Amino acid sequence: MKAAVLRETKQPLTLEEVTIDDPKPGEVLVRTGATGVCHSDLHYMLGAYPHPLPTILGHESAGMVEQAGEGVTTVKAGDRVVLSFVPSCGNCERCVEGRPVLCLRTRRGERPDKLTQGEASINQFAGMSAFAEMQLVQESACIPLPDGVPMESACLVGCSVMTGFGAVVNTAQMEPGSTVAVIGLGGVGLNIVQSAALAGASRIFAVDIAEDKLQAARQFGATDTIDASQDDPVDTLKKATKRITGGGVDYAFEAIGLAKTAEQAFAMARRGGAAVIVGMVPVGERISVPAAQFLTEKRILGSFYGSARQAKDMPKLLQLYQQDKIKIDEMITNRYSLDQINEAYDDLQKGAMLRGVLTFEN
Ligand code: CND
Ligand code: ZN
Ligand code: ZN
Repeated sequence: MKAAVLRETKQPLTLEEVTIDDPKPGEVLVRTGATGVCHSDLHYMLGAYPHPLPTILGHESAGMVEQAGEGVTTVKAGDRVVLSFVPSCGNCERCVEGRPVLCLRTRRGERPDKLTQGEASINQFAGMSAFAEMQLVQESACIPLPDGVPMESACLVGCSVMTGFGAVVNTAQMEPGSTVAVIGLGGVGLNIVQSAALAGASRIFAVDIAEDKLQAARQFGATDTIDASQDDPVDTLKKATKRITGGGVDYAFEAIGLAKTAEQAFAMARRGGAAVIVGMVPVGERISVPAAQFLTEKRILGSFYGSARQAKDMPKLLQLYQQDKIKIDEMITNRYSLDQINEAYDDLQKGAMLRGVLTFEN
């Protein structure tokens, strides 16, 4: 099969022939239908997050089951599925307490013969490696996809839609009527905006440095926009909320992955409010906050994959999409083939998309 391989950080991905193994018990071989162009993969390409190389990135994906391994009961060949990048065991302490994204056994038991080139092994990424024509995943990573949902829309449920919705509903557990700020309006940030609107936020302040992203945020439910290239986002937000909350919002979400904007999120939270850090701040970096503000009961919440309970949340999100309660198609502004993947990531870095999708011919 063809795959885009990361051999060296800060270098273009190379399109190569790779051998994918047959599914072992509990595994599922999936033919990729579509894979999203998420910023997280870029962090790995640039080395901001380390991963053993060579690897095949890609973690926002949907496809069709080609072959189900022995013992697999929930999907069969021909089923269409959204893929979760955090397979979970269902039995460990974290899974049982309802936090499968923290599964204690999820990354265990990976086998080096899944993806190979002759004798050489290629490291699988996020239990999937979705920049490839086929993927070998755990059964628990497969979420059945209802008829009528196109692959390109479904794939986004596998990361940005779930991450954004879950950050609001699961991590923050936002109450209707809350005030919200969202810093960074890419695929993830726009999903935070639309989920906060759906969950009944009274004010949603959308912050970005790009005018087109601010405009898009209004279409996804933002009530106010702040252009951080023009105005100081913290001061502007505090002034705008002075009369409502005394200054600051109930929940300030960071969706870029910068220490500076994570600190801004903390500064934007009102007394007793929370900063929710969704963006991936590079490994090794630290954030600094005025510690005396903990006496105001301000909180910082980490959010991974929207604290997803994927088997519960993803079918719900697909239903909301089918009922036109969340927008996914409107988010897809750029489409590419797998061959154009480097161009896709150049465009993401330039900010030239809301969300891009790689589509595969099947
Ligand atoms: P994308 O690159 O599409 O969006 C980032 C946005 O931030 C763009 O609209 C930029 O214009 C904007 N921006 C950049 N600098 C600033 C600034 N200083 N102030 C305001 N806005 C700015 O990224 P994405 O939406 O694909 O991903 C966003 C982050 O979320 C990224 O770090 C990604 O790795 C992370 C993420 C986390 C998780 C999770 O589980 N926590 C899941 N998926 C993605
Ligand atoms: Zn992602
Ligand atoms: Zn588990």
